Amino acid sequence: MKERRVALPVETGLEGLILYPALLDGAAQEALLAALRESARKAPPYRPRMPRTGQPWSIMQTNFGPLGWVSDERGYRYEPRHPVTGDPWPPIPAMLLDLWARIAGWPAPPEACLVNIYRGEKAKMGLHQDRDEAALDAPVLSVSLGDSCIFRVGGFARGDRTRSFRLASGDVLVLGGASRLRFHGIDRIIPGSSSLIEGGGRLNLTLRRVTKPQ
Ligand code: MD3
Ligand code: FE
Repeated sequence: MKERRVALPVETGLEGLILYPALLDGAAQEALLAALRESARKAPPYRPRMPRTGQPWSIMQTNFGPLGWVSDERGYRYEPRHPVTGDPWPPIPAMLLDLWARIAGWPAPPEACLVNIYRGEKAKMGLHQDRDEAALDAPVLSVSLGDSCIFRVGGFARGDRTRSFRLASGDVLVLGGASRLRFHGIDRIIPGSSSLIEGGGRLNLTLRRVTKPQ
């Protein structure tokens, strides 16, 4: 996939949290969106539910790769199959594997690509940590597409001071090192901030290594 050749990482002031603004240009965003739509035909988005209560989330999700992250009454976990269709998740699109190889700085490929789908004014994601992966020393790589959002990142305890950043379409974040276990979330989407997705909305892709490489 084509990207701007020199992606200037932005100094976030948080060790291990690297932001590449507009790493994907418009053509790359369109190509990635087309690849995601194709894969999502085999893994239709579904609405996750909260552990224990079963309360539906405000966003929809799906996954690509050998493992997918799921949330329902039984808890959070990685599963090799789609919870609704029972089929294996489709492969992670090649352009995302290439992106990981170029900028994740990690020797093994990702095993999961979680797709978060934000639509409407109420779609958000509360402050949380990502710690369901055995390979916690591997970074998480995040790609934003469509409408911009307000991304909030805190410290290592829920009550720690937080900062917020705006994430726009084509932005890529690498969350590694000390920042891998920071609390983070999405406060809200900014409607009308991108024309990439017809009817508006935001997609976030997170590439994750789940198991420790041998
Ligand atoms: C900081 N997704 O899927 S991506 C998630 O935009 C998630 O949909 C958000 O948080 C979204 O778990 C934020 C940026 C991100 C991802 C993983 C992180 C930030 C992170 C892990 C550690 C610290
Ligand atoms: Fe997260």
